Formats: sequence, C-alpha cells, structure tokens
Amino acid sequence: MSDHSHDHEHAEHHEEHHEQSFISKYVFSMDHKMIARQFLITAIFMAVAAMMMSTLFRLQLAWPDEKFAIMNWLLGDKWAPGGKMSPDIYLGLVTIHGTILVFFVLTGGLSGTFANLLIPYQVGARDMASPFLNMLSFHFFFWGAVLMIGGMFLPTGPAAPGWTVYPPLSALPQAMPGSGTGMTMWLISMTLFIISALLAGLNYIITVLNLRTMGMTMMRLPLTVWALLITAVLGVLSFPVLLSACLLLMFDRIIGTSFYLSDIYINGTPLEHSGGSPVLFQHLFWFLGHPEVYIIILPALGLMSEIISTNARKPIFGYKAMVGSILVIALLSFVVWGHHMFITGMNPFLGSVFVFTTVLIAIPSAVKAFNYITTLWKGTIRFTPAMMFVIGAVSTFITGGVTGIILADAALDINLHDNYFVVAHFHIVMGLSAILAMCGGVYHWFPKMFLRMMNKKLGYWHFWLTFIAAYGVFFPQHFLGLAGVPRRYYTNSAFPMFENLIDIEKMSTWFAILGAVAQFIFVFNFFYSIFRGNRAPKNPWGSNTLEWTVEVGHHHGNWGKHLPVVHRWAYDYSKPGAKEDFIPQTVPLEPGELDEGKGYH
Ligand code: HEM
Ligand SMILES: [Cu+2]
Repeated sequence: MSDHSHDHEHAEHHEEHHEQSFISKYVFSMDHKMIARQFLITAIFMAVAAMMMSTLFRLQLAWPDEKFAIMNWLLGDKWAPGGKMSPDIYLGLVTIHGTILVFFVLTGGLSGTFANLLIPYQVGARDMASPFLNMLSFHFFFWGAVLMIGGMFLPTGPAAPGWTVYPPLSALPQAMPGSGTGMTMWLISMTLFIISALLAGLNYIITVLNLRTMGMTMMRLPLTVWALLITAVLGVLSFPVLLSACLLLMFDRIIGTSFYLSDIYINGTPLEHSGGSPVLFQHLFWFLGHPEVYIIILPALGLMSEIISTNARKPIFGYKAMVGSILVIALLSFVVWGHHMFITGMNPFLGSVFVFTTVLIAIPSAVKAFNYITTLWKGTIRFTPAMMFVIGAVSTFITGGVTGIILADAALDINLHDNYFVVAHFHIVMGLSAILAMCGGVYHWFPKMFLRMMNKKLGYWHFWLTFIAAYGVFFPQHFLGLAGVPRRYYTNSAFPMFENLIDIEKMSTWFAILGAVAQFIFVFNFFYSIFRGNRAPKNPWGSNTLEWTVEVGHHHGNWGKHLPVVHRWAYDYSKPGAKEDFIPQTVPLEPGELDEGKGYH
C-alpha cells in the first residue's frame, strides 16, 4: 500500500492524482472496498443462477408429468427435450444449486463481501494486512465460480452426485454422466475455491490481530469483526481437510487408487478397486462440512448483532456472552460432524457421543437468539429494510434450530436422515437465516459500499415477499419428510404412498416462484441504486462503528493522515446521561463516564 498521506479535506483531491487504469481499479484492485464489491456482485450473479436452477427442479417435483417451455428454453433440447427435464440434469441441477449456494454465495460471497468491507474499516486499518493476497483470493474465487457454472455446458453435463459428492458416484467416472468430466470440473472449481478461502482467511485473521488501531482492544471489537475473525479461523482449520478429501478423490478417479472404493460391481463386472471405504470420505467431508455451516451462519449472526443494536437504539444485550457463544460454537463445531453419519453403521456408543455434543451446540446458539430478542425488547425500533430482514433471520434461525435438536437425536434421525425433513431443517436454519441476514447487510451497508441509498419501498416489497415465500417453500417440507419423502429423487410418482402429498409439492413450488420473482425486485433495486440512488449521507443510520466516521467517499487508505483512535465499545446507543442516542467509538469518554455502556460514576 502506498504511504501517500493526506488530510481528510484533501482526500478527494488526492484520489484524482492517484491515476489508475480501468484494469487496476476494477479488475486487479487491491483495495478492500473494491474487493468487497467484486465479491458481492459475483455472489449476486451466482445466487440468481442457483435460484433459477432450483425453480426448475421445483417445477419438476410438483408437476413430474408436465412439459414446460421454459425448461426447454433454459436447458436446451438435450436436457429438456420437448420441455421435460431429464433425470440426469435433475441431479446435476440439485448438485450445482447446493454447491453454489453453500460455497460461492454464503461462504465466499458472504464473508468475502463483509469481511473485506468491514474488517479494515471497523478495526481502524488502512487495508488488509496483505492487499495482494486479498486480490488473489478474489481471482481464485471468481475462476472457481466460472468453472462451477461452466460445468453446466459440458456435453456430459455438470457434476451430479449431490453437493456432498459422496463416493462411489463421485469416484467412478463411469458411474453416470454426471460422474464424468462434470465431476472433474467440480473438483477443480472447488480446489480454486478452497485456495481462495484460505488466502482470504489468513488475511482476515492477521488483519484483526495485528492492525487494530489505538484503543481498539479485543473486547471493544464490534461483534461483526468477532464473528468474521472466528469464521476465518474455522475456515483455515477445516478447509484443508476438504482439500485433502478432494485430492484423494482425484487420485481414485485418475490414477486408480482405492481410498474410497471397494467391492463394486458395474453391470456384474467387479472393479479392481479394493480396500477403500466410502465412509472415509464422509468423515473427511463432514469434518469440514459441519464447521462449514457455522462458517456460513457466524458472519450472518455478526451482521445481525450490529443491525439489531443500531436499529433498536440499544446496546447489544450480553456482549460478552455473545463473544463467548461464538467461541464455544467454534470449538464444538469440530466435534459434532458424526451427526451427519448416524446411519453409516457407526458404533451406537460413538453415535451417542455425537448426540451429546450436537445437543450441546444448541446452547450457545440459543444464547445468541435470546440475546437478539432481549436487545429488541423495549428498544426504540426503527424498522428499516435491513432491520426487517434481520428480524426475519432471527425467526428462521429459531425455527430451523428447533428441528436441529430433533435431528440431533440419533433414534429419530435414523428415520429422517436424507429425507425432506433434513432439507427443511437446513434450508431454514442456514439457507434462509444467512440469506436474510446477508440481504440485511446489503441494505445496511449499501451506502458505505456504493455511496448511495437503496430504495426503501422496494426494500419492503422485497422483504415481505421473500419472507412469506421462504416459509411457504420450506415449512411444508417438514411434512413431506415426516411422511418419508426422500431427497434427491427425480420423481416420486412411482410410489403410491406419496400420491396424496403432491399438493404440498405444488404449494412449495408456487412459493418458490414467488420467492424468485421477489429477488428480481432486489436485483433491480441494487443495480438501479448504484447509479441512480439518492446520495448517502456520512452516517445514515446513526451508527457507532468506525466505518461511519469516514467522510463520504472511497478514500485510498481509508483515513487521513492519522488513524482513528478508539475510546469506547461499539454499542453506546441511548446511553443514560448522553446528549445523543449514539456515541461513535472515536468520542473520548467524558470525565466519570464508564466504558461498555456502564454509565457514569
Ligand atoms: C440447534 C442447533 C443444530 C442442531 C442440533 C443441528 C443438527 C443437525 C443434524 C443432526 C443434522 C443431520 C441430519 C441428517 O442428515 O440426518 C443436521 C443437518 C444439517 N444442518 Fe443442522 N443443526 C443445528 C443447527 C444448524 C445450523 C446453525 C446450520 C447452518 C447454519 C445447520 C446446517 C445443517 C446442514 C447444512 C445440514 C444438512 C447437510 C446435508 O445433508 O446436505 N444446522 N443438523
Ligand atoms: Cu452438522
């Protein structure tokens, strides 16, 4: 980073002199604020693609015998001849849909956007510790995303063994069309993605630990930064395990090793592979996979803390308990992975250990939900679109958490595993909570990112339609699951026992269509506001964190000559005895005033 120093007043002037070509400003940018926008816009494109995929397979599930022109239009004659989706592409679509949303939208997109935007700003740094690695991290992410979508255009179709890519389907290129080149492409794409996640994570950790400005002690960090920090630690510890799992899988596919394969017959012919175990892959996958779900939800919870406190005009309830819960969740998330594997034939005693740790992790999760509600309690609530989304996220986090506790019981889970009850659980607790919180984050920090305001009215339309559609799609799926409907089946029409459930399938699909339409309101609002939104004031929500103390604009190096100095925690909202209902972190303590919202002597 250059050390051109400048005063606040000269910041704009300075930027004009700092000539940058289009390529170095928009493509190979090393500025955290630009990289945040790059991640966000890539994630929005990926999310729209993944959402369209889900709309298509929901149509198939609700009307398995119908033909749809839109299927033929989007998938072509090969995959949807005459408008009827083929089974192979169905499996491909569910696989790519899940992979994109879990990894490219809610991991890379969510952390990439908000860690980049908020970590340097909120700790009072001029940029990330390594702007160069930060730039690389976006490029690995971007090319991983291109390859993941690219799989859709292969002659044999995209990867199709589901987002968890369990062997043997993923390990034997000849097993089905989606096990061929598409699967190889998935593995290469995910390798790029993991490299991106590791580069990014190391950078985030080092920036938070080393570049905090004067006065920014760990216990004065906003909860967003705590959440993003611990998320990065989880990623750095668990993604390498997925990387090894993927490498071994490539060896099995390419050079004939047998890490995951044994005793397989294809059309009566035995394969040479022997001695491996497909369950080994499940262990490796879920050793990442469970921390991964918290890699998704912790940043979301961080954004929620900030937005709820700001818009309730109250200090966050139980700051220390929130930090403690993040740490406990992180620790426990490494010892619960077996709850995805209760039916693999594991020793029931081992199963009961996983039941215990899984039930334990519900406690810190519940502490967080409780603290959000308590923060809202008797607050002077401002129902901005961001606040609406975040309150929606508290709701889905609780609804989905409750079914988690049911699934944690191995005796119940053996019946519910791999059916629609699990689909309902994880979409509500993870998919919806994280997407709603991410939308909240976009509405809240849009003025900081793009220097303009988003349209409020469209924001409310987007919220209500999304929220209603979200519950409408997934709540009925609990009942499908309880009735035994399995996940990842192209059609259930061959099973007479599911015939009377078709109306529930249709209801779920109608809401999915509504939800998809609602997202186009958002996409319009987003891109329209970038160019035409009202100009944003410096601190539109009356917030305390450092990013809102910066003069309007994107200043190279963020601050003028001097870094900000921090005097208090981030949650002095409606402090008794104070003149205003918020006190930014840079305001010195008054004589006799205590930090952490503790009032005065
Ligand atoms: C109260 C806390 C929670 C408990 C006790 C819990 C428990 C479980 C259990 C036992 C399963 C395995 C079900 C099966 O496959 O048979 C499961 C699946 C899952 N959970 Fe949770 N969960 C909790 C919270 C969460 C959170 C916060 C997230 C994400 C943010 C999450 C994401 C997932 C995902 C993605 C799956 C399914 C993955 C798949 O098979 O595709 N869960 N959960
Ligand atoms: Cu899990």
